[in-house]
Amino acid sequence: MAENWKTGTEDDYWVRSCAWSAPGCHPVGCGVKLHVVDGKLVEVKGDENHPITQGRLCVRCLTLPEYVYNPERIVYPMKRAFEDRGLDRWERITWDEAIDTIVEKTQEIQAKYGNDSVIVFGGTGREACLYGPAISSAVFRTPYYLYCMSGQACYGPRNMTAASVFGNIGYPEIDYAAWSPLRYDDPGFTLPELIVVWGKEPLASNPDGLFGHAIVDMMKRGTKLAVIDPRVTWLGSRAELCLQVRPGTDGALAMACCNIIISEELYDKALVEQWVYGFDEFAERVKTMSPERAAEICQIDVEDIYTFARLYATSKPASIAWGLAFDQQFTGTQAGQCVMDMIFMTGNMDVPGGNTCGASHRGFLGKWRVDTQSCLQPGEFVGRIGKDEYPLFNHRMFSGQPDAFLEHFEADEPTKFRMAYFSNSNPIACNGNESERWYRVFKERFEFGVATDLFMNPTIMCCCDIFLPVSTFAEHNGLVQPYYGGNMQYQGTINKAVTVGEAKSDLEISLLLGKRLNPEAWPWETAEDFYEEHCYNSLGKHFDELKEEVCYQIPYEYKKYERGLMRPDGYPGWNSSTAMVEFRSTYIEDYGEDPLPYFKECPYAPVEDAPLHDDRYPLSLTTGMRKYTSFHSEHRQIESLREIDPLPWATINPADAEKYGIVDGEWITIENMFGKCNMKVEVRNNVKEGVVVASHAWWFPEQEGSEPHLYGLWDSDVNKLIPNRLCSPLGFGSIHDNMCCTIYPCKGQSDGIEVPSPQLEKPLMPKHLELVRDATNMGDPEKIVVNAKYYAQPATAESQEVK
Ligand SMILES: Nc1nc2c(c(=O)[nH]1)N[C@H]1C(S)=C(S)[C@@H](COP(=O)(O)OP(=O)(O)OC[C@H]3O[C@@H](n4cnc5c(=O)[nH]c(N)nc54)[C@H](O)[C@@H]3O)O[C@H]1N2
Ligand SMILES: Nc1nc2c(c(=O)[nH]1)N[C@H]1C(S)=C(S)[C@@H](COP(=O)(O)OP(=O)(O)OC[C@H]3O[C@@H](n4cnc5c(=O)[nH]c(N)nc54)[C@H](O)[C@@H]3O)O[C@H]1N2
Ligand code: SF4
Ligand SMILES: [Mo]
Repeated sequence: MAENWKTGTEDDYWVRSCAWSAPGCHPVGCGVKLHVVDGKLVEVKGDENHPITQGRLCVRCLTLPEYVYNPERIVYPMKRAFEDRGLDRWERITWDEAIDTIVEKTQEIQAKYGNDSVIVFGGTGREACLYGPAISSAVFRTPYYLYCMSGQACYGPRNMTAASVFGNIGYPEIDYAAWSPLRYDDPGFTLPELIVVWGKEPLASNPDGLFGHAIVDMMKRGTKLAVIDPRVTWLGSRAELCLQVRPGTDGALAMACCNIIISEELYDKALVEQWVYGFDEFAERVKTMSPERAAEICQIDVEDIYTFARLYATSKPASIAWGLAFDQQFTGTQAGQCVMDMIFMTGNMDVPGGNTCGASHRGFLGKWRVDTQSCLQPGEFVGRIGKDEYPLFNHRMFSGQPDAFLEHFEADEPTKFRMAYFSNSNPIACNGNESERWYRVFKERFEFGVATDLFMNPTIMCCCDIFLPVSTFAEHNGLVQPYYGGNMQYQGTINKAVTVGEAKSDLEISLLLGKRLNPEAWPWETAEDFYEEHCYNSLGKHFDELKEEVCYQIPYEYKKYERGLMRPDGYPGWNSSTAMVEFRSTYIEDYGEDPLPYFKECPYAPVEDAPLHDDRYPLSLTTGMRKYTSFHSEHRQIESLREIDPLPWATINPADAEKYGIVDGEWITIENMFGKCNMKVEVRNNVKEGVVVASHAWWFPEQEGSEPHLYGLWDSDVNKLIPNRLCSPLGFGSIHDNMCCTIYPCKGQSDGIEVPSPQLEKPLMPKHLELVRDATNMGDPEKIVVNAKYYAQPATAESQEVK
């Protein structure tokens, strides 16, 4: 064998591939070299010839053999009797029996209650997300695909925000010359003078298509940093400026920065004159946020705000990496609007070394994903649950609006949904806010549940009847698309290296089921046939050619809007309805939202003027900071990784430790009006005083799985403390970074000793809903003046987001 992607002998060879999932990760497609001896994966190394990652890997990829051959991994289909739900009583079956059972049950349930009685649950950014929406529409012919996280508070809100300013542009991200084989040395690229890392920790997270270490590469060449984060992160400690804001206050900071940039005339006037719609109104609005007021809200020095705004506006070029914190705070979408405006008015959008953006291209599957909607009844997609409250969400997203869904599930009348199919999602241990409520509906509502996964987990244990084993990226062929196809500057190939048990990829499973349940939509014999057709149609390349190239870079065009490359009609301008950059957004105005940015405290924020403020919970709670050692609820079974990060952790400032009588390394209870959980505390100077930084998605595969224990899930689940429905009036975003809490030493818990699970005593409908409605004017249907142009038609390949 001497292909570029595979070298060695039959019994001892190396495969060059791009990593994606499983195990979970986002689509950077890091270059891996997989060493296989006697049919077994023995070692993983970084691929030094991969143009993006150039040999670097996280510990999760380096320990892949431990994941692949983990004794807890499930590599055969399994079933469990309905009456054994919740109990660890699974038995191995054949693929034939598994598929026959699923087909029979689906047909029986759909004949009785309709096609839309089936619901497909998806999670974050894994390869399965490319196919998830199509699994719902093309396999089960149901319009219901759901990602349970309140306000789908991950990436979708940022994409909507970018679209509300520029029209659909994919995901705007820092330029790191990913498009060029010469990378930073390409004469068409300019090294940024400054990178702003805002509410993001890309070294550990490598989110959605950004290779985080590219920032380190550019720092080595002279790029300076500014970091905005309540923690001083590794990058923060090396930055020119590190603004330690109070969680949830980025909107105030961003408005104040725009205010300074405009009043000190640090923006590009000619550019604004030519391309911006609503600039004067925007300028008036941001004037309402003085830097002094923002400093008070954010609890930082006013001088730092001035320094930051001036530094960003005068550094050329400069880019902003905006992160998850924008999706997970109360007026985060408005903060994002300001950041998009800052980028454009300083001349940093779509220029070398600034922020890049995609045109209408949505990757090799964009068109197919939308075409699969023709498998549904006419009008079914746009008529989904949640459409009245959140029409923009319904229009933009493949998935349903989770907050509306949870209440639908809980309502007394017989539920619409009778069958669940879980695809890369573990809602009760990770993505469901007020997780006990999701737990209850899952337990009570489904006649039949199917899981596709690699390990048992609390959600599957609670409500599934069939388990289908999924293969890791080392075990199947596939494609990686950064930013899921929006703003894509390269495409990676996943090259199969080994076979393990009877595990199959998500696409292979979809083909098996699709061919039985809806054969017209699944004409391909194999996953490779499917890739061949879609690669050829989108890139004019054969799948085998792409396999051989391993990572195929796609040239990037700057200033696309000047040359008619942003709009489907080929005219110069942006893809918005005015063809301008909308500092006053007509897109969100059509759906009843304020077209200009504003800042509001989260109703539960621990400050006096927050409408639902409660003195008992004086600390800020921000959650979910990523670690190299896990991807959400995954990797808890991997011993080497648990050695590094063995237990749920929370970090607090020494001043708070003293105030609350807490000692580094002990267990604490974190509590608020919604619930409590226990974590091991780290007392660290790098966290802002008054802030509790808590980990998420902890469960303990080493503990008892059967109910009621569910692997100790309820002991350390921070999502019990985070309410639903705190999304924006448009249905986007949540408050994972923006809650309140108190802390106290946890009596009776030490490492490895279990405490009794907290009681599940939540009422089905939350009492806070009425309060929240009053406090936020959320989802007021009277205010929604829907533009028929958007609402009456299904979303297009360009408008729809997959994740
Ligand atoms: N290793 C690993 N990588 C992952 C994941 C994982 O679980 N593990 N998850 C993936 C997923 S789904 C996502 S969405 C991405 C997220 O990736 P990122 O966007 O990088 O988000 P986080 O890693 O959560 O980092 C957010 C940063 O914001 C800070 N922060 C917290 N609250 C606030 C606030 O109110 N304002 C500001 N300005 N900053 C705040 C935190 O301290 C943290 O440093 O990571 C992806 N990558
Ligand atoms: N408190 C708090 N909660 C959070 C967050 C936070 O910051 N704070 N972050 C939120 C965010 S941004 C997100 S995106 C969600 C993520 O939530 P999810 O995406 O639901 O993540 P997991 O809980 O890890 O569940 C994913 C499941 O998919 C399985 N899996 C892995 N790879 C594959 C694959 O290729 N195919 C299939 N079929 N299955 C696979 C895993 O084994 C796991 O059981 O969590 C959210 N939860
Ligand atoms: S980001 Fe890390 S874990 Fe994910 S594919 Fe790349 S090296 Fe592997
Ligand atoms: Mo996410």
